[in-house]
Amino acid sequence: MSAEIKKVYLSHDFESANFPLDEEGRTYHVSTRPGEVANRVITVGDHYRAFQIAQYFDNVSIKDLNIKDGGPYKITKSNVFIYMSKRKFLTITGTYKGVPVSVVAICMGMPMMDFFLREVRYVVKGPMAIVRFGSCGTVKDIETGSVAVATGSFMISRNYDYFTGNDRENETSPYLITDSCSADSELQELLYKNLKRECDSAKIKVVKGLNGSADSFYSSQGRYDTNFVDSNEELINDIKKKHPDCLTLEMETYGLFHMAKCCTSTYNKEQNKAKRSKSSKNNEIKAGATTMIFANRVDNTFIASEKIPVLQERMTKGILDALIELDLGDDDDLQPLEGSVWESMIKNSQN
Ligand code: R1P
Repeated sequence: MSAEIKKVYLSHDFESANFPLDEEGRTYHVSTRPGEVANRVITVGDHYRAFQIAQYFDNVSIKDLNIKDGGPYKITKSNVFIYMSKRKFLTITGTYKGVPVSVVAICMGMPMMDFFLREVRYVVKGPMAIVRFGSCGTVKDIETGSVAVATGSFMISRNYDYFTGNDRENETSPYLITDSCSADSELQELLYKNLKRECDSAKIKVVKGLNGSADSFYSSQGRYDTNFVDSNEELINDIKKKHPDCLTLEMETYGLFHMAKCCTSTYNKEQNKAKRSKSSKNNEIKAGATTMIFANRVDNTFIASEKIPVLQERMTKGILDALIELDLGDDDDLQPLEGSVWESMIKNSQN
């Protein structure tokens, strides 16, 4: 075990059971501290996608990202910062066209989105823009390899009591479907505009619509699995009845949109304008999401793997351009340059 890995594994004692932080100020799961995560973030499920996106950061090449180690590890270079936590949250921070940006890979599902959002919000000063860049299935007849921009998202959860109660089957539904929660409208428009620009020339279709996030890849997305009782034969129809404009299904976007709304300032702004204060305004999270359509649930087809690299490449450029185009207000209200991992990157580029 290298000295650096030993340090990550062994030296971390945590203070506070409520919100554990180690002696360096790193959070318990994502394991980053102030100055390591930018105000503008792309979040993805898979590590490979995160490394692929980071190749578009300023002065970063595939060589910088050719890491064989499974982690945990920390790499601080003059052009890129990389931290893989013990729990496999991967944070890569650099600059894009001179603006600090991070990509964070969180693996899959709602709990991971919750860890990520709370811990990243904790270590970043000022308003944030967070875009989820994921993969999904579509319930409309749209060809795989197309791009979806989420206008909003709702949640589909397995109703656990339905499956365990004796007499409940006649009284309750096997799945719970929430109302929808909207994306940040400005970010959504910027994503659509920039993705259209990047994708049109490659003949990749870009569509906008409502997303449903499910608590399972299988049962709560209406997939059949004869090894389990899932009672989901009517689920896709029920989803379409409640949300006729539902376009895509995946597993994290609702968590992002919902928590962004509940992030102190946004919640106050929407619930009670009178309560809004200057300090809470600085905590705002502007949330957006875009997905590659991997699965067509209408004709039961899955994307050809050779389509994925070009799709990811075009989308990465569009998402990064949208992220830096979004106005997050005065630089003085953002995470300070001094002491950040991007301080040397920006100073080097100015010399
Ligand atoms: C399931 O295969 C995973 O893929 C989708 C789902 O939301 C889920 O996380 O997104 P990612 O490709 O971002 O992981």
